[in-house]
Amino acid sequence: MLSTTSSQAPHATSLALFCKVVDNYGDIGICWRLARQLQTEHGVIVTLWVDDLKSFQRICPEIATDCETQEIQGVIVRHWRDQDGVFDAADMPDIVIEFFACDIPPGYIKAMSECTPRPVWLNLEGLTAEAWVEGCHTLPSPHPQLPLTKYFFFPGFNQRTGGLQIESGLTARCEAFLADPRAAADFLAKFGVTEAETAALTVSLFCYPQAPIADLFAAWRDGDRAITCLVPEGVATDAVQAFLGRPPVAGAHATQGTLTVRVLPFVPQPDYDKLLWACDLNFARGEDSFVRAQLAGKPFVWHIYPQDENLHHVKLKAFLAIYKAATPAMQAMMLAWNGACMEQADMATRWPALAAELPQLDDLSMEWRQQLLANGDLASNLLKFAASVRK
Ligand code: TRH
Repeated sequence: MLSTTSSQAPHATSLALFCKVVDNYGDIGICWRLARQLQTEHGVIVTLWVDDLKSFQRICPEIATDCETQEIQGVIVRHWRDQDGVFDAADMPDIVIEFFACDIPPGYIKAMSECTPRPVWLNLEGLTAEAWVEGCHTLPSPHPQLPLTKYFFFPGFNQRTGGLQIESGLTARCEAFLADPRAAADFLAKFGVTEAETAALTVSLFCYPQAPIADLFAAWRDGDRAITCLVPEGVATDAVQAFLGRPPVAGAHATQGTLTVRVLPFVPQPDYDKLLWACDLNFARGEDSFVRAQLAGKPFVWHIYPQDENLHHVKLKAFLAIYKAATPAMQAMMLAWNGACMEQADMATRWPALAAELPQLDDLSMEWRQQLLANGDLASNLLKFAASVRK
């Protein structure tokens, strides 16, 4: 029998979060962030069930990949191996979250249905700015056979959704970093970035391989302004290798024209925030880095996770329609970066247009961050909703 709750304090809320790592790091990135925030800020006893500990280790180096159960930063991490297992109703937590409709083990669902009161069961969905989300957020979905109801919980950009993951003190930490004239250079120096490279326009590059990276590199290389592009190891490897002329391992770097490209190690999650804060412009992707780039209050270009039949273009356009910093050049860049415009990507004209708007984008990005902060944060919203259902 598996026990998820044996070490619980008597009155603390307990919660199980199930995460299936589909591809890349976004899913575990989001779940790990949520698990830590629920534990540290709300005192929730969190058990995080993860199927892929290797991917987890990439964003959290403390994870042991051969461990069934481990406690990391106050969160109980369990290796979710399969759909088998017998679970005891007495061990069920107060709240069960399945991330992105991952199927939790049938035996677990059965045990949930057998306890009193039954756990609040939530399906935490993916982030999209599409308007239909507002109508579906918190909708109930009764189980066809068992006396259980699952509720949809959607993150989002306004108060009619669950909001975004924003840890308390995040903006204060960001502000302190930005106010310290040495912080960015000292942080980047840990990865070999020189003072001269930091003094240039610094750009972090996190995207999928489909982006027109070589075109952008050419525009940067032939431009009139020194640019340092910092790219995490394992990202855009073909384009980076072509530019460097050697394998893109951490520490590799090369300069052509006005562009220096430097490969950084893939850093733990909290350092990724610092990288965003240290750069003048960020290219982010997927869901979690997309949100972190917005919370950094810096201009950013989003590469959305590609979907069949270009469904992602609908999501991209929905975001651009609400995004306060979507100036004409930024819109044009994001559409081109995602292959969502009719014409050729043509970075030779799009990049200078965007560069000219950067001072204005600095201000608009900060205003957008303020707007997001006003919506409250997802962890608090989620607990409030769970408490309202459990009443
Ligand atoms: O890894 P991603 O491509 O994840 C995506 C999306 O979540 C997408 O919606 C999902 O459907 C797909 O995977 C399968 O990009 P994302 O969401 O930005 O997640 C990356 C995580 O990695 C994020 O938590 C930030 C973290 N990260 C680090 O910790 N260190 C690093 O050096 C970098 C570059 C990222």
